[in-house]
Amino acid sequence: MSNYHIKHFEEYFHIYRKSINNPEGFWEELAEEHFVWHKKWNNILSWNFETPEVKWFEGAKLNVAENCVDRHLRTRANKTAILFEPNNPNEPAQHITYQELYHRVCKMANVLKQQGVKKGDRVCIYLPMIPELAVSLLACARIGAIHSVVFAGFSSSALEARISDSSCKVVITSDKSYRGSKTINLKEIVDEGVKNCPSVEKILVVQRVDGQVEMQEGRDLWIQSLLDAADADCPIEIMDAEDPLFILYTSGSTGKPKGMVHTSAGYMVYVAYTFKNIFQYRENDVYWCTADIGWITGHSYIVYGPLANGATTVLFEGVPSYPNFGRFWETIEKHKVSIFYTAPTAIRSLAKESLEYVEKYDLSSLKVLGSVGEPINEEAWHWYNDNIGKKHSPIVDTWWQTETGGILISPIPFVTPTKPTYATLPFIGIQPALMDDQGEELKGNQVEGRLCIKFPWPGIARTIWGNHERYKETYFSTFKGKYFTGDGAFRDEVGYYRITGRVDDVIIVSGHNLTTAPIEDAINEHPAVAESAIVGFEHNIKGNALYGFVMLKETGEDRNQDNLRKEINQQISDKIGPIAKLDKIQFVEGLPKTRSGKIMRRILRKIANKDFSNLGDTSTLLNPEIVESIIKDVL
Ligand code: 6R9
Repeated sequence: MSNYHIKHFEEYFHIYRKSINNPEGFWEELAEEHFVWHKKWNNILSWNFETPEVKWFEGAKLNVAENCVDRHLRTRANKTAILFEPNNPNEPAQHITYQELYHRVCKMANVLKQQGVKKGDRVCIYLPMIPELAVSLLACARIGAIHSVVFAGFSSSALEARISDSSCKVVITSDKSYRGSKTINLKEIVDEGVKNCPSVEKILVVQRVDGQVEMQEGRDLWIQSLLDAADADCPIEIMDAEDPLFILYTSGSTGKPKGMVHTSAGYMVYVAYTFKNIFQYRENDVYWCTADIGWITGHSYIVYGPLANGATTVLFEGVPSYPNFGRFWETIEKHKVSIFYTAPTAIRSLAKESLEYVEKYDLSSLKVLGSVGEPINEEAWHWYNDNIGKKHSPIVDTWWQTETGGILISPIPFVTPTKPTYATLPFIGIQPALMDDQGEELKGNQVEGRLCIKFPWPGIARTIWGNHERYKETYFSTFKGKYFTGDGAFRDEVGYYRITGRVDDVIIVSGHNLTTAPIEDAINEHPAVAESAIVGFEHNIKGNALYGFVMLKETGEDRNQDNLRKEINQQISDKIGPIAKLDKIQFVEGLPKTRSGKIMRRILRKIANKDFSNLGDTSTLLNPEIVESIIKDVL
């Protein structure tokens, strides 16, 4: 395992340089040593960021599910692969070994085949966070079907758009799902969603709750009886390196969702290698990523990355607040979790609750903490570091995207010195560039610009399903020959990167470009503030001025709002400068968020500009009701 595990900072630089000077050689050596191939590649990499086209390990033959499951049977058959923690903490957890996982995946694969699914067919998976979800992904991979997972919190119209875009043949769902104290009728949502989807031939239904749902004769089938009857072995389909493994839709801020296509070999190699190093994974770790498999984080770092390493990965069905705000910490104690990966939105929501929820539990098993999804503000970083990591578990602030397949910028724990709010350094093989508005690359340090990547890495999405032109237009046309991420970033004096927010959210105030993350960071440092979002609104002198939406912590005390406004602005003035002071501050009960927990500044911008008629699609929001209450009190 020559260069698989990076152990110290000099080694990081050494391997990084090697990966840049000779990318082909670097990735080839890694791919050769750690995976099962049925045929080796003819060509390691061919690429062109103008057409754009990227191919890794062309000509190689493999099966990703075999690499994630079968490959471990010789040495890890009785090791827990998936540790299922149900929504209800009194329902027993399930320890699914690699051997059991193998049989469950084979059975599911055989059921799909019986229902007519063949290599290259699309299968939509709309399931709650239960073992069948991970099993379905792997079953598709086993037979070469392309999975398209849709987060089971999306509405029927969002589901319909995704099913019809990629003409899925089969949908796998469940009767209902548990979510905290609620039960959601998923099957009903699917019935509604497939009404205008002629491609769907079969709906396979897992019974998770009471089975009290309507089944349409000839189309809908209970999956359990089919699984029981299916053979527990299923041959793998041998796939080409560049055959699609899955489609995953990312909504973006405008337009119809983009079906990002990830292929087999490069994706597998990249997620396996990043998982191992970015979490400093060791054989006996218990790893828990709290994301949903419906997002890229779940695909890469609940399923494929951990299983490719033979790890034990926790699959959590519930929510952080059920039955109380101690659920995460209780679960860490219960399963002796050593690596914990979550999102800033979850950290902020738990940090505003009493510390007693944390202190009740023994968190001494923890070794590494991770964050993903949004910039983590300084206050949340410290709360996480002090109370969860007890200052000895490094926090990896991992920056990446659905499009990138795996993590691109992140510290390596115990290797890279961390710095709050900084995702720090590019991962091995990643060549970032910051660009100015004229399209020139900014050289040197202490610069801020638009974040691009100059060279392909194995995990990059290859296209948008059915629309290569849009792929080119969205990611490769802003800066010629470079992949444009849509994010802004600052590179500090030692070369560390700080992600400053989406460039669509940049606000120009009196000619100054202001990014959202550093200002929100300053606001959140106020002890009374739980969370905040800033947007621009039209101002006849400054062009734009800043409008802050601020959610306070629930302390029970009645604070004077005018004083709070002054204190918040003082804090911004001290940390960033008077130019960034907010003209308006509205105190709100919550912020509109996407279902993956990202703040929707687009909607807030419209509200701040009193453009209420045209708020765009709010159906993808986690909390659409909050929009009404914010509009009511707009300043
Ligand atoms: C993995 C994931 C991608 C966008 C990305 C950026 C934001 C993700 C971040 C971060 C700052 C981090 N983002 N991680 N911003 N620091 N550590 O979230 O994928 O859902 O496609 O979102 O999320 O703006 O461009 P996806």
